[in-house]
Amino acid sequence: MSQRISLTRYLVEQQRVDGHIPSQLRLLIEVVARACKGISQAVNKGALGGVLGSAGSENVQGEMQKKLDIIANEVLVEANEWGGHLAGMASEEMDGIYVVPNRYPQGEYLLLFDPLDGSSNIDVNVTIGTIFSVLKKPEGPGVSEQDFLQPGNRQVAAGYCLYGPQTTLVLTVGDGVAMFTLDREQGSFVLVQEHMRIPEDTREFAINMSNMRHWAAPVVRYVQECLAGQDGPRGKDFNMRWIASMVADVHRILTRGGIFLYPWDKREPDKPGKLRLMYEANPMGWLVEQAGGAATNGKQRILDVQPAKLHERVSVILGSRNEVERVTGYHPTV
Ligand code: P6P
Repeated sequence: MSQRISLTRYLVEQQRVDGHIPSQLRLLIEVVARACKGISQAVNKGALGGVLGSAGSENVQGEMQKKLDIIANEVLVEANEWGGHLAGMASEEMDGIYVVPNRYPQGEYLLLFDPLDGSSNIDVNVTIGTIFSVLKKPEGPGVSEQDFLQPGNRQVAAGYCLYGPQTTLVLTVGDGVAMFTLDREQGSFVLVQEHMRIPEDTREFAINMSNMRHWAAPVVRYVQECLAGQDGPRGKDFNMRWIASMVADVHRILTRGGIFLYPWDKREPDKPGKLRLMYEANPMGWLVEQAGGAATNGKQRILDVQPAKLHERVSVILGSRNEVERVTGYHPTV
């Protein structure tokens, strides 16, 4: 068996050998990974840990919070606030930014996360996960919400931890995408794949088909062509998947290709989409691009979108490059 490379060794080599990441960023990623191990433990307990079901509160998105949403958020905040590598955090589950308390040293990074993506799947034991994104804090004293409002092309690290049959960490620091599986006996993440690549073409699309009557014409056209199969304009049959956990759908695409769409729809025309730019679309968009795929909002590269609000939403089309370019090409140019 080839030598096992732990997450720690991978990060030290990214720092020392490749000079990709400074030590503070290496430390930050290790702390996030350790927090994800704790979340995995809580998720795995399920009903035995009394962690299922609703917390009886709503988040800033107006969505009912699950107990595990709040637990995962608390684990990430408590694990990251004291280390001296962060100036602040932002989370889907917190209305405003979380400034690192004065009793701890302030660092130069900003951590954004969806602590538990796919919450509607928690109580039915379907794969969920933590999504995170790291930005550098702009120069200057203190930290404000404005410091977080950077486009996704400014990320310095991004990844997710999948709580499925395995607990799997997928990460980029700008040198391709690496995947690690948690060895529970050792308690460490072990490198299982480096330089993951998304095939440029696919026969598999992921979208919530129940919303079809609400979509804009370009998305309707694309999906109808897929459904027409080999007798239609695409000349090939397609398969469909929809897990309703972005983190799980994106992991499948990183693993075997595919296209994921959560487009704008006319139910709430003022909302560009359901998914959040800063801590869902940006980290996933960078991972997908680092694996050779593409990620747009139908009109422009997601990573180039300039955020105006912390919890801004965005339309998402990501995955196999040729399919994303096709759907984006169906949209009128602005
Ligand atoms: P729908 C989970 O709540 C989430 O934010 C994403 O993880 C997922 O892709 C999407 O919403 C599912 O939305 O409308 O299909 O339930």
